[in-house]
Amino acid sequence: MDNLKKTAEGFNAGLLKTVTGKILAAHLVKGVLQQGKEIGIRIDQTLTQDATGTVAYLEMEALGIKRAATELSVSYIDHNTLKVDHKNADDHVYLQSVAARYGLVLSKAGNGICHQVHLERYARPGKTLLGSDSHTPTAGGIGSLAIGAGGLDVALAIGGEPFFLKCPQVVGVKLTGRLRPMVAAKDVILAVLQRLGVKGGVGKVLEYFGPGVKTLTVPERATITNMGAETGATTSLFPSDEVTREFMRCVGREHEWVRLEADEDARYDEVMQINLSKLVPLIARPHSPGDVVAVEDVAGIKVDQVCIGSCTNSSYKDLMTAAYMLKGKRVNPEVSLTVSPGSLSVYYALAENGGLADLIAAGARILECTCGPCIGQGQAPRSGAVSVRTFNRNFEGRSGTADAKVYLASVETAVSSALRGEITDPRTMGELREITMPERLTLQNALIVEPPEEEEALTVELVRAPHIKPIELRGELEEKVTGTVLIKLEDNISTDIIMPAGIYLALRSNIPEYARHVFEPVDPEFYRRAVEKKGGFVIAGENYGQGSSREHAALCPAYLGVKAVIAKSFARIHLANLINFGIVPLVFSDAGDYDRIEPDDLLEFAAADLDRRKLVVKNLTRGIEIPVEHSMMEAELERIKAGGSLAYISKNNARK
Ligand code: MIC
Ligand code: SF4
Repeated sequence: MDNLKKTAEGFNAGLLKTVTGKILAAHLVKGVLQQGKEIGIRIDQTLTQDATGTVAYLEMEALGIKRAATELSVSYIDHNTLKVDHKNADDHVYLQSVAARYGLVLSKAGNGICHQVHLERYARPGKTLLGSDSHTPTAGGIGSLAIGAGGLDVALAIGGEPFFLKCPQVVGVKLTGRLRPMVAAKDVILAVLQRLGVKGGVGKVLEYFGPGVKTLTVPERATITNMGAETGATTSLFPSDEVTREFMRCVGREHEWVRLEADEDARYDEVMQINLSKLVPLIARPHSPGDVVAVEDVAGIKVDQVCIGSCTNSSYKDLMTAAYMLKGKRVNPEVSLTVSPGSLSVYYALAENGGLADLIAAGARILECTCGPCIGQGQAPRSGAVSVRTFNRNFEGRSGTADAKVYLASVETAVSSALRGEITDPRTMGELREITMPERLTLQNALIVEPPEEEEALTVELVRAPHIKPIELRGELEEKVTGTVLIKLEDNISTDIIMPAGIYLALRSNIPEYARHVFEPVDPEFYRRAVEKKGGFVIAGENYGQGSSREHAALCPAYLGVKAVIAKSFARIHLANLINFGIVPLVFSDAGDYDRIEPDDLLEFAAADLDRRKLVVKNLTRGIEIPVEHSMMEAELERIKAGGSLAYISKNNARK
């Protein structure tokens, strides 16, 4: 309460009564709660996944952190699980040794997708969670303030440092009514995306409230908070109520439940209304999660592949819905249907209750409990294919097939389309029995490894295979930052374009090798040019770096000598990653100036000018000056001048 009063001078009193306000106030360690101002919050839990984790832990080593100082830190292995050569297996052994050495819980390959497993086993209402994956807000479904960040920020949080962010605005999303049959939680978040687009959530927390909330189970809420990431929001959050308690009872954690709701007189910065009763099945068209239309508007398009799973839709209810709809039927012979359970616990429950048998008999291909096709690890569709997926991202090429067309929809829509062989409005498939949570979802522990006690942990040797390369620290920013424009890009460039995953995912622990593929989907010559010119500038449009939290999208360009990115605007996590690795993020003061810079132009600005928020970049080729600005705080400026946060902190630690 004291904390509440202290902070009220910045954040208006009504906002402090929101769930977001309450959790932020209880965790505030630096700054005051005033929208847009920098704050530091205490982090209770962290999560990493293998694709971002190896680098995060290499950074943790570089920072000299001795042992996890959080209440709980979990290292998940769920992304790179295909072992076509030694690399992924080597990474897994490194991660296992790190977990034992530093006191982290390890969730081994096959145990499930980090967000689904975390929701079932560890996420707690009222706690803060920082994860090196952009879909960390999934835990918002249980009432945890869960934020995605770059690996370096997570490494620092493991060491007990606060997490710094711009204090967000709180948007209340008021839910009324109740979903009609064959309309799902996925349609709720698709409706939000239809309104906000892929950057309408930047700088905001989407907090759900209103009478419709209690009609949604925790995994349904988690589908909504998960994909809220696609709006660019800092996070999304549901209250913790009786429904939350019921879910926690179901997974054997009722004792960890606390009630956490917005007060009657809570006030939001903005309110958005959604009447659940009026929603219809929706679908995001290729190649953006924000290009949402009604399923009936695209019904009839022939489908080649359907994939069910991912951290958005792989809960017990999702998979039982699929099993129930497929029972006694057969997948259309022209379609390949895959199902990836979100966790071993869900998988086990389905095996036990017969749902798995129904899926198998209908012709579904059951994959491991991992991200799998969502991150291009297998199941790349045929050339030009149409793939309907229950996932959250459909950026061009992400599926592994450059010209595949990926649609994002609910399980109900996906299964209907798999049965008919064309995009199908599930409401045309007849009634669906309501699927409820089981009495008990027995958590499976076979692939969870708890860390040893501290004394024993100190004797654990880290196992680092030769392909795992240490991270190189960047030198200080030169006084005159000069370079050629290496590439000019459009709006909404995703991190999947900057640093493709798919077949290159196994290179995540080897920056020099991975860097060869920077911007490859749009410009296969980029690497050669960047090496030849010894780095330079990147020019981009709006929302540069949307999507994944992968810090490789900053680390690898930094390795190639990229000095600055000048964009119309940046996505939140990527902006932080650029600063962490010493790439200066500049924004055009006048977006029209984007047209006054072309590839190969020679640009220059003075590092000292960064001390002012507004400065000019000289276009030496055209003899013009271009006004730009930046949003870096003083501490960030100091870090960027030192070559990025990692370089800055490591050097300071070494000095100590
Ligand atoms: C993704 O969905 O793009 C990922 C793979 O989970 C990323 C993390 C990564 O690139 O490793 C994310 O969402 O942050
Ligand atoms: Fe994994 Fe896909 Fe979720 Fe990313 S979005 S965590 S790749 S399932």
